[in-house]
Amino acid sequence: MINLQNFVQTMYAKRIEDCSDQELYYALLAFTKQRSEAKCTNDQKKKVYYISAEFLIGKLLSNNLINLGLYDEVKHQLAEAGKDLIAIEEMEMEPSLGNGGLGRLAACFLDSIASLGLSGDGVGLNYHFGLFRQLFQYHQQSAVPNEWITPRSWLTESPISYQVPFANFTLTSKLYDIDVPGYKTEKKNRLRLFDLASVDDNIIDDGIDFDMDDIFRNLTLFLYPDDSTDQGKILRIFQQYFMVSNAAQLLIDEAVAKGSTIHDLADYAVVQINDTHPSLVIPELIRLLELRGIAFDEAVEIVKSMTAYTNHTILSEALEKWPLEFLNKVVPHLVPFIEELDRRAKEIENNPAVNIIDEHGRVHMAHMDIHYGYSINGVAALHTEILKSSELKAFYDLYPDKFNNKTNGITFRRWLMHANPRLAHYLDDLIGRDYHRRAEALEDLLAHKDDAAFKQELEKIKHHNKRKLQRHIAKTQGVEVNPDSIFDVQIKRMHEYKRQQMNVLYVIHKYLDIKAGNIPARPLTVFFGGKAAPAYTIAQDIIHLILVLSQVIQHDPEVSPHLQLVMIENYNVTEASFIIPAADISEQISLASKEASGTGNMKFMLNGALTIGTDDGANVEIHELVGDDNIYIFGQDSQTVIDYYANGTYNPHHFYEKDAIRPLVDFITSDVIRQAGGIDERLWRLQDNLKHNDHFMTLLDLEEYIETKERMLADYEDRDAWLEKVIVNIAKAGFFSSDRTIEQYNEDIWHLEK
Ligand code: 26Q
Repeated sequence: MINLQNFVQTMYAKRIEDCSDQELYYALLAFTKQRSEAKCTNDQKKKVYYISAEFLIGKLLSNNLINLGLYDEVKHQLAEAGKDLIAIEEMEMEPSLGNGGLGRLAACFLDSIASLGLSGDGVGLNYHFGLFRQLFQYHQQSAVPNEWITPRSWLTESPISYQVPFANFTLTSKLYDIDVPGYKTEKKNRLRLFDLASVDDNIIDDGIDFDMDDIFRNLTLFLYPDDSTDQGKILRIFQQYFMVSNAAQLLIDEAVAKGSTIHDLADYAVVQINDTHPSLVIPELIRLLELRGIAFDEAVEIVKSMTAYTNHTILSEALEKWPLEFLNKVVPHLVPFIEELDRRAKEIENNPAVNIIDEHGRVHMAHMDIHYGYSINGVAALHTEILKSSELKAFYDLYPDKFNNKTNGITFRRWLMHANPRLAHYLDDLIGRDYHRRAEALEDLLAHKDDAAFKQELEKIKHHNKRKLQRHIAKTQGVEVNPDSIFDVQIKRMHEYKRQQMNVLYVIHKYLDIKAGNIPARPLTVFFGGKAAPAYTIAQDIIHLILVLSQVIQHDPEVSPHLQLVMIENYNVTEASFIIPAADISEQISLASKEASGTGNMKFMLNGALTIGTDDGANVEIHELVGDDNIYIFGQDSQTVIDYYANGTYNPHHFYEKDAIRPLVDFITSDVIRQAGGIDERLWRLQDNLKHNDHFMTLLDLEEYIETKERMLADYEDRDAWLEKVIVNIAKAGFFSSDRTIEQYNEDIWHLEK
């Protein structure tokens, strides 16, 4: 039994009632940390090292309390003293150690690995500022540093430190750990974040600018600094090597401490390489094994039997290829290893499609992973099929047995129990708590598809969550939204392939339609949220258009009662957990074949939103599970899109000419937009891009998108039928638990004991 009052009394010599929320946050942080520190680490003989440049863990207080089984009791004891856990939680800074899906997936995986009682740690970097904080000024995004490390935090200093050699100097690392308690498990795992002993926060100038050459002081300052310049790329290689050299030294030390002779290292450690960002771990491990007296051939065989690679993208521009010239500048001692690995791979097959070093002297990191790892997986069924049949076909021909699919998942602890406690409690009452451990048990809800009381409760919960979101954004952004409107949401990184621009064109359509006198049955609120990479101009332009258009709508009394456009500032994990439970419509509208999986789609479905989307990524599997009647699929399929690219026959102008489309695209540079603060350069660039380039084929699917959305909005009015669809979606969401995903990683790739 816990006694929070005593704990607080000892810490502050006063009662809970008399503490500020800030003080209570620190008390709960200390209390929760103590509880998880008291657990033993899960140290089985074999352990997975999930190496990732990103871990988008979000705030930890509530999640740790949930996993430690203390949440309800703590909430209750605080409430008795007149304090609100939700308000206390607001005091916590969100660590933004990730960009988006890939980083959040890593965080969900850590939760599931621990919750399943598997031995596995995350290994990454302790960025002092993580990803920038997004502000809106003059209808544009600006980026400022996001300071998340406070004197007291979830980080625990460890005595572990390594030397990491670079071309002209050696850097000393310092390890910090964050405990990862599993959901009601005995033992815990850890997230191990390496920092630079000599890092210096004071070298940041204006915004997020800093001296990129001062590696000794800047290496762990930011997550993925701008890599549009050579300087940025080189800094990224510094970060990557620093991360993997530390990880490799750590895993070797831990294995040796457990009795490994190094020859049998693969019995002690398996490395999961999260995208190519940690790929240098392969040559680094081989180098370190040689230093320990293992011959090169054996070192290669050992590493081959203990490294596995996950691919998260088929966008060729996102596949990392580092020029040898850069590697020579940063890690010259690794280059001979990479060259030898390349030479041996070319002996197997000398073909540009599988070569590690290409004719321009660039190292293809994914190619090194596939030759020298034993597993390569995609993150959704369609994605894996595309890798096998086109993107990595030459590799599939060479190593068919290495290829496997692991459809992504999400942790229900955060995305249901924490984000939507009302829904979780109601489900507990309706079908029992089986689904907490076996998410597929949510299918029991299908028996309640026609249950009027259940439907009524779902309405109430959704409305409650909308009001919660309404209060939240009134407070954070000063924007008032209407909780009686339909909440239509697109939240994700800003990227052309995700086609936020298509959604904006829908909003323009709706605006013009209302102006023409067609008043919708019910008001609609369209939410966007997402950050754009500072160097990604078109993505910045799209944000600009959204911000200006939202002003146009707000200031038009003919339109504003029926339509509202809201861009959430600084979209992050915390915002997501407010927004997702409040959503009716989940926008998953990427150009088919381009979104490897998506994981937001799964979170929305679990929280009772219906999807409008293309047959892309994991939408395909959602579609299969819920059936045609319970999802709104539109657009050209992935094969058609792939063929368009292959033949070069897509012509946006052909679509622009259509009467249904031209006025929407033209509106971007209309006087209405320009007079509301639109910046000509941004608007014209965006419009030209759509008319003359449209690389991600927005106009191709636009008409069908608009029709599908209109059909969806009409369907919303049949509440009974809509809620039945909602129930089917929640019931079928069990498959997307990251516990299932991790079970599959373990069965097929890691082979850890429980
Ligand atoms: C690469 C080179 C240079 C600089 C940055 C990068 C870079 C950084 C981040 C490349 C990729 C990322 C992030 C990718 C990502 O988040 N991918 C998403 O992964 C999710 C989890 O598998 C999928 O659900 C999404 O579909 C995929 O887009």
